Amino acid sequence: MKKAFITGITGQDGAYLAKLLLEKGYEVHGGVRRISQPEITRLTSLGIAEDIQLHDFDLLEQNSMFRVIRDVEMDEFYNLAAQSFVGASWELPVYTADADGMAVVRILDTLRTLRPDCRFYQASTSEMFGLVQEVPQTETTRLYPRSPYGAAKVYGHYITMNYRESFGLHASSGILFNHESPLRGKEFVTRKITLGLAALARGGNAPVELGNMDARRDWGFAGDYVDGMWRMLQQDVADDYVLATGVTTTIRDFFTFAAEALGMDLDWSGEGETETATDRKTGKLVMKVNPKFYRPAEVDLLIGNPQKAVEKLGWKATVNIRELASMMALSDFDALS
Ligand code: NAP
Ligand code: F7E
Repeated sequence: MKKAFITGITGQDGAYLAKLLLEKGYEVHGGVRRISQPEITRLTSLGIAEDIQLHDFDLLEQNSMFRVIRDVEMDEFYNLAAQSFVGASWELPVYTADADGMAVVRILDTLRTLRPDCRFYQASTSEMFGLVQEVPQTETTRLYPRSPYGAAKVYGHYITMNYRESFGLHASSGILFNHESPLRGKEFVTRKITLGLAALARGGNAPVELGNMDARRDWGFAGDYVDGMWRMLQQDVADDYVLATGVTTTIRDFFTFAAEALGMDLDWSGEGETETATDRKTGKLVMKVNPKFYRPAEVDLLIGNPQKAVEKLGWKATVNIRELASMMALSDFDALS
C-alpha cells in the first residue's frame, strides 16, 4: 500500500485529492495547522474524515516538516497548503512569501535529507503568468506575476525545478489554472457568486457585490485537476505540466451561467462602477459593482494550453464552464433548503 502525505488537506484540492487517493488504495496522511477550531468540513462532506491520519503541520515551522517526513515515511508528498487568496496577498505580503515561497524549500530540503526517493508535487499556478506574455499560456511561457501571491509562487516553482535538477528529486510542478467546485472557498469569485445567487433564489434581497467584471479566467472542475496531480507523480521522470480547459470566460458570463441555472433571466445595464444586473422575472437587483473588490494590479486574461498534459499524462478536463457554474449554483441552492 502506497502512503501519501498532503499539506493543505483541509482545503478544496486537499479534500478531493485525499478522496481520490483513498479510492486508489493509498494510506492517506495530511497536515493540519493549529487553529482554535479545527476545520475539517470538506473532509466530512466527502465522507472521508475518518479514513485520514492527520498530523500537526505548519508551512512556517520547519520542525513540523522534519517530524512528518521522518515519521510518516510517505512515498508521495503533495504540497497543496498555501495562503491561496490573491486578494489577501497585498495585505499579507510577507506572510504570503513565507508560506507560498519559502515553505517550499523547507519541505524540499527536508525531503532531500530524510527521504530523497519520495515523489513531490508542488501546487504552482497560472497566477505566475500574470501580465500574460503569450496567449494561450504553456509550460514555457515567460512568467510575469502581478501579485505578492504570484511572486511567491514563482519562487516555489523555480525552487522545485532547482531541486529536481540539482539533487535528482522526483519533483514536479503542476501549473494549474483556476479550478472550482462546491467546496471552493467562499471568498473566491465563483463561489461568492453561486452563494449569493442561491440566497437570492431562496428569497433573499442582497445583491452580489463584485469588482472587475471584465477579468477572464480559464475555469475547470477541481475533481479533474487533482487527478492530474496524481498522474504527474506516476511518471518515470518528473516534469512540469499546465492543467487547464483552454476556454476563457469573463466574470460576467460566469455570473450569467450560474443565474440561468437558478432560473433567472438577467438584464445587464451600465458599465464599470455603474454596472448592474436585474432579474427580469422578479425585478430584483442581483449584482452591483463595488470598487472595494478591485485589486491593486489585475490579471485580466488567463487561458491555458494543456496539450502536454493531454499527450503525456492522458489527462483532460471533463466539465465545461456552464456545467461547472450550474453544479456550484445548484449545490449552494440545495444547501439552503
Ligand atoms: P485552499 O482551499 O485555500 O486550501 C489551502 C490549504 O492550505 C488549507 O488546507 C489551509 O488550511 C492550508 N494552509 C494555509 N496556510 C497554512 C499554513 N501556514 N500551514 C499549514 N497549512 C496551511 O486552496 P485550494 O484551492 O485547495 O488550492 C490548493 C493549492 O493549489 C494552493 O497552494 C493554491 O495556491 C494552489 N492553486 C489553486 C488553484 C485553484 O484554482 N484552486 C489554482 C492554482 C494553484 P486551513 O484549512 O487551516 O485554512
Ligand atoms: O478572482 C475578479 C478578480 O479570487 C478571479 C486562486 O485559487 O486562482 C485563484 O485566484 C477574478 C479576479 O481567483 C471579485 O479581480 C471580480 O480577476 O476567484 P478569484 P484568482 O485571483 O484568479 C488562481 C489560479 C490561484 O492560484 C489562486 O490560489 O475575479 N473578481 N470581483 C473578484 N474576485 C473576488 N475574489 N471577489 C470579487 O468580488
